[in-house]
Amino acid sequence: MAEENVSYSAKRPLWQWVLVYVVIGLVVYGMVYYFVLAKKEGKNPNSPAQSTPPATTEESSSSAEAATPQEVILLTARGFSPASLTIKAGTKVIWVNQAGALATVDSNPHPAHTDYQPLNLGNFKDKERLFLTFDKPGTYKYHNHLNSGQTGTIIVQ
Ligand SMILES: [Cu+2]
Repeated sequence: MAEENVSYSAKRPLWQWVLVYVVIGLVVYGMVYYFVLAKKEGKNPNSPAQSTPPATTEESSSSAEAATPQEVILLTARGFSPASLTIKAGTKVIWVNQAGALATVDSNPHPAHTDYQPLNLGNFKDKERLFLTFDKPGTYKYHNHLNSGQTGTIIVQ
């Protein structure tokens, strides 16, 4: 009787320990799963830890962009503005389509586009943009292939 009592009472704590370990295991697993998922998806607004990696990524990319000088050329219905742009080598030129129609930036001459192949940037829709970094000094002429009266010149010093 006494031994049965001991073994009986010894079994209950064992069950309780097993239950405690299972609960702890589930909680730990749940936390690990939560943080791994939160890092992977990067969408959960409740996790403050994940806001650090995207912030550093943005910092590094924005500082890299800041190191590259940029110039913007607008394309409107009246053509490229400025039509002639003088820049230093290494400058990134961005063309913004505000013409209200599909357009292109392509190297002269029209229609062969053979002067400078990297300048054959092709189509861009209204509100879209194209860009090219000019590394070598020279004079680069281009045009809108869909409206070849719209022309421009990039002078790289
Ligand atoms: Cu053309």
